[in-house]
This record gives sequence, C-alpha cells and structure tokens, in this order.
Amino acid sequence: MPLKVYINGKLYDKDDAKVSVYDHGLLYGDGVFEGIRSYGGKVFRLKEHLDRLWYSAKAILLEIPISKAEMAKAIEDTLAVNGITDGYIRAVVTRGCGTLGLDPNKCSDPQVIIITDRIELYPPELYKQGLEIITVSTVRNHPAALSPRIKSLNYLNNILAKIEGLQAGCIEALMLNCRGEVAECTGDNLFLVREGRVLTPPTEAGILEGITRDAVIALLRKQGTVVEETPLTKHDVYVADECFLTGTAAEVVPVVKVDSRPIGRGIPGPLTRDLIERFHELTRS
Ligand code: PXG
Repeated sequence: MPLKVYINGKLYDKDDAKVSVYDHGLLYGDGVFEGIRSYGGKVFRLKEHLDRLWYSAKAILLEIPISKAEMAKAIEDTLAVNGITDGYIRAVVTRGCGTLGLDPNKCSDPQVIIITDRIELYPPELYKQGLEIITVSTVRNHPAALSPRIKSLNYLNNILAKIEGLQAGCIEALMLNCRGEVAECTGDNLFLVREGRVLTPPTEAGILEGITRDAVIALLRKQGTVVEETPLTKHDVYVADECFLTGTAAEVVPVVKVDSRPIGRGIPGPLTRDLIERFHELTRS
C-alpha cells in the first residue's frame, strides 16, 4: 500500500500528492513547516510544534486555514492510515497559488500538507563514537533580515552551510551569527558542557528555538544540572569538556571534534551519554 499524504483535508497516494508550480511555497519558499517525531504511537511535543508552526506563520502574515485541533487530528489520522507508530511527520503550510509576482495577497489557497514517513536516522555508531563537525563560513541569517526563529520553507541559509560541511566530509556544520558568536548547526541546536554546567546560545544569538533543545534543558534542570543560555564563541567550543547537538531527527548526538580539534578527551563525555539515555527514556516511556 502506498503511503498516503494529507493535503487540505484529503488523502492522496504519495505519487499523486502534488501542489501547483504556481504555489509561492515553490516559487519563493513562501511558507512554513515543522518536523515532528512520533514514538510508540504518541506524537512527541505536538502542542509545542503546533505553537511554533502558528508563530512562524504569524511572523510571515500567513493565516493557516485550519485550527490547531484540526491540524492535530489530521496528523494523528495520517499516521494511523499509514500504520506509522514510530516515524517522522512533516507539516507544511504554503502561501498557495498566486501570480508570478511576489505579492502574497494574490495567493488565495494556502496548502496544508502532512507527510508521515519512516525516519532516516543518523547511523547508530554516531551516538557511541560521536560526530565531527566544522565551522562553516556561511553566516546564520541576520535576525533583522529573516529571523531564524521562523521555520520557513526558505532553508537556503542552512543548505549552503550544509553543503560546506558535506564538502569537508561532515554531516553537520556549525554556523556563527553576524557577530561571530556561535549560533547553531544547520538542523540542530548546540550545547557545551564546562565544569559540570551546560551552556547553549540564547535566542538572541539568532537561532531556531528547538523543541528538542527545550526538552533537553528541562530534563537537565530537573536533575539539578545548571543550564545557562549565554553567548558563546568558537573559543568556548574548543575548550569545552563536552559538546552535543539536539534536534528532532538527531535527538541528542555527541560531538567529539570541531574544526579538527578534539573536544574534551575526543570521546562522548559522561553528561552527554547520560543525557542520551534520559532522552531515550523520555521519548520511549
Ligand atoms: N535549528 C535548526 C536550524 C533547525 O532546522 C533545529 C535547530 C532543531 O529544532 P527541533 O525543534 O527539531 O529540536 C532545527 C530543526 C532535517 C530536518 O531533515 C531538520 C530540522 C527540521 C526538519 C528536518 O534535517 N531541524
């Protein structure tokens, strides 16, 4: 049975799930999205993902034509019809069909799309051995130009950074902001451990406020670990005891080398390893 994809209230076979070439989502990257996980039949942090989707839409003056409750039901129904309990959900809202000009007011029919599929995971060895990343020259979008807090369909900033990383043999890449501070990776937030305290760039560094990031901060604080949202430089990364990334797809992944420099002892550290376990318990319990 082919996978079914939800578009505006109807389910289509994957190969027939299409939007118009006049959709401004395609023509201009004008739209918003979310990447969400389902674990054991339960959608992880669904409310938070829907809230972020609605905020992203609000920030680009895009009115989502259904309610959050309707979207939540559509996500559950699409997972069910595809028999997916552990998988990945991509919710997309495009500006809809318009003219060939930029004017979003000429677009009348936002497309609400829900794709549910198996998830492409990082290889399991990575969680044991840790990841090597590099700092790339592509600067994270200036928040005053296009806020990284908006999860928009325009991901070229991150894609350019990803290409730089891949060309250097790294599957993730560290992006700095316009002030030269650490921002985040192309699809993951970054954390450091220094003398038992956990540090991560604040929202003002120009980052996406990751939902995994929030979940991890809450987990750490619950166990009494100090977490500081504070501006960080490359220097802070290089001298950290541990480094890890968080994201919906990656969950919590250790970083053991940055710009060819070993972080800490060059192996996943104890706090990171413990956190991976705790996050596993949180999502699989
Ligand atoms: N920063 C950026 C720029 C992201 O795109 C994160 C951080 C982590 O946020 P969450 O809420 O997921 O903890 C993201 C999310 C992919 C993919 O296929 C990546 C994301 C979303 C969807 C797909 O790599 N990244």
